[in-house]
Amino acid sequence: MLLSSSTNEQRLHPLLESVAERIRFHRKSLKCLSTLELDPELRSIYGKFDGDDLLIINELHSAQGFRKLHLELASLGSALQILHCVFFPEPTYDLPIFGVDLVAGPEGISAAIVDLSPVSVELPISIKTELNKISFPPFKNVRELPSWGTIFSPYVKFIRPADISEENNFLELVEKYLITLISHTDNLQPELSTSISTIERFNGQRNYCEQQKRNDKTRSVLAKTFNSNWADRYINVVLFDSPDVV
Ligand code: BLA
Repeated sequence: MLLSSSTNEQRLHPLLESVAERIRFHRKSLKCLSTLELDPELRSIYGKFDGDDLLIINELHSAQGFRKLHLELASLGSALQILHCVFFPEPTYDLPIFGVDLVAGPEGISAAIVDLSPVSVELPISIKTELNKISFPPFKNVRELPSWGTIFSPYVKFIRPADISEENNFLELVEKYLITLISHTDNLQPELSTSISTIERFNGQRNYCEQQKRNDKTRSVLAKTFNSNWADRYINVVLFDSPDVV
């Protein structure tokens, strides 16, 4: 796939391309999938920085059980490509947050992270049962989570892939996490917006967003590429907006 605009075309790293393709494929199986509105200025962002082309493309949908499905592909100059994806649930549904972040630089993928993150004390039992069945491949370079990483589940995988076979193993894990989440949505009924568990999940999702905003690496890349006001608005409105008050 080419990340393209009228004036530039850049080939996406193969792992980013494959992960995006699998996410789109599984996203199609969600019930009541529909496109979400987004200010056109924020949907496709094109710019230039120090002579380098900058491009961010956002895909935003909602579906039954999910207030926002966000897939973002970014090419920030010739040196950095990013795939960012978060499926934010409706707090009335007992669903975790699916998140993937892939950062590719001149030396290949430096960060690959995938998780189904809990929004209450623990992940739903049926999700834990499915994740326990996965035989996790032994990745060589497991990376240490930052201090704000307490939002992730015990099943989070944060690695720097050592070679193409580890990239493929990571792709398979992303797919397994997605399938686990999507099969859990089958026959799942919403709870009342005023129920204690809904309020707990609302607070859990808000906390997830607040902690993600502590990732200085995301902010500094965006602030350097655009500017700090723009970066803050983008992070607050597009990347990690909190759910509406229930
Ligand atoms: C790390 N995120 C990073 C890094 C960069 C970005 C440059 C450092 C890479 C490295 O250490 O090798 C940048 N990520 C971005 C940008 C966007 C983005 C600019 O998504 C969007 C425009 N981050 C997420 C999500 C998760 C996540 C959903 O957005 C997890 C599901 C995790 N990214 C994450 C973590 C790190 C990271 C844990 C490592 C942070 C650290 O080591 O301090």
